[in-house]
Amino acid sequence: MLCRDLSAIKALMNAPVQIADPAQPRHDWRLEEVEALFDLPFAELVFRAAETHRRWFDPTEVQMSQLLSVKTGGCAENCGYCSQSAAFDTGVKAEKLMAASDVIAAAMQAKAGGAQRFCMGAAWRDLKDRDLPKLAAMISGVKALGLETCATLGMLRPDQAAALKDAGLDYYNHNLDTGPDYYDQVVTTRTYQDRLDTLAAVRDAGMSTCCGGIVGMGETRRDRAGLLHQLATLPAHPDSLPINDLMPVPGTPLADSKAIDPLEFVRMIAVARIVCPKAVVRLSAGREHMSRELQALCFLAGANSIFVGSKLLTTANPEKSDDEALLADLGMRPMTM
Ligand code: SAM
Ligand code: DTB
Ligand code: SF4
Repeated sequence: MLCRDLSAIKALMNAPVQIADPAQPRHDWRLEEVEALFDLPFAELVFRAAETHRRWFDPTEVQMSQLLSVKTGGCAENCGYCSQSAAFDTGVKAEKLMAASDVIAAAMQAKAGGAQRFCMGAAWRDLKDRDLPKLAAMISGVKALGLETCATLGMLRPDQAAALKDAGLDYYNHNLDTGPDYYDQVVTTRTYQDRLDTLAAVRDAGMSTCCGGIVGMGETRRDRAGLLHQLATLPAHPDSLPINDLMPVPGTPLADSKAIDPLEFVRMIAVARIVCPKAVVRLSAGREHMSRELQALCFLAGANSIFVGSKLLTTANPEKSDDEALLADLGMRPMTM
């Protein structure tokens, strides 16, 4: 019996799964290969991810970003997970775009708290040209503090992406959220292709891309593999790859989604690390409800970035003191930039 189990494991380990050539990340992943990675025995998958992690990064280093919602609520999209959509009654009130000076003051505090990158989020379907001057002022002001700048403002046209780059924007966050087959179960007011078009505009403007998704929305493992397959076959892999665990928000259609099994979450991180080996993989939303042990497993599986600060955009994140203690206990330190 034992022999048969062992030979089954060996057969799986010899499955047609190629690890990215250490000299050259691959862009030709097939969906079946990505699924086969998910199907590996857990220890083998985490080992391969940890090995890949070490080829490109110092595994004791973690990149730290801090978020600020610079324009909250009242969004015209109907993303089923989001507290900020005007379509759902979540208790989040619509606010105006913040003043640049207030955003810069918040960025100064984030820097003092140890953040390396400051990410400005707006609950917009797309960017309106009238808001560009104010955004340019906040981006250049944050950059002048010596922070990396990131923004997530919805869909962009190529000329708008170029204007943001000119203002000093380093990264643009625009997530594909889930696999293409599950996408219209989550949002119907925009298409997968809309997201891909904005990502192309961001790349063409010469900005770095931050692109990932959410798990725990009722999707299947194949959908999760589908998301990572999309990311791994983009013309350029994302520079930052956030994996969010759904923060269930009362009032949204996905509020009662069944939580993802924690080991499956670790598999998601590990496969992301293997298929996009040079990306900074962010253990993103959802850390609030993760144990220290689960977070440690995620770091072991190749995650090397977190959001710091007690708030994400509208939901909670672990306290600074808890994160400091966790990183100290794991012997981890801020990434050298
Ligand atoms: N409106 C812009 C957009 O959608 O691209 C930017 C802001 S949006 C809040 C940024 C990302 O946060 C989403 O793409 C989604 O992946 C993630 N997100 C939003 N709500 C979430 C939730 N409740 N749990 C986990 N991730 C969430
Ligand atoms: C990303 O992938 N996760 C961040 C950032 N990009 C903008 C946002 C997480 C939001 C979690 C829900 C909230 O706080 O509203
Ligand atoms: Fe709007 Fe972004 Fe929320 Fe979707 S995720 S409803 S686009 S703020």
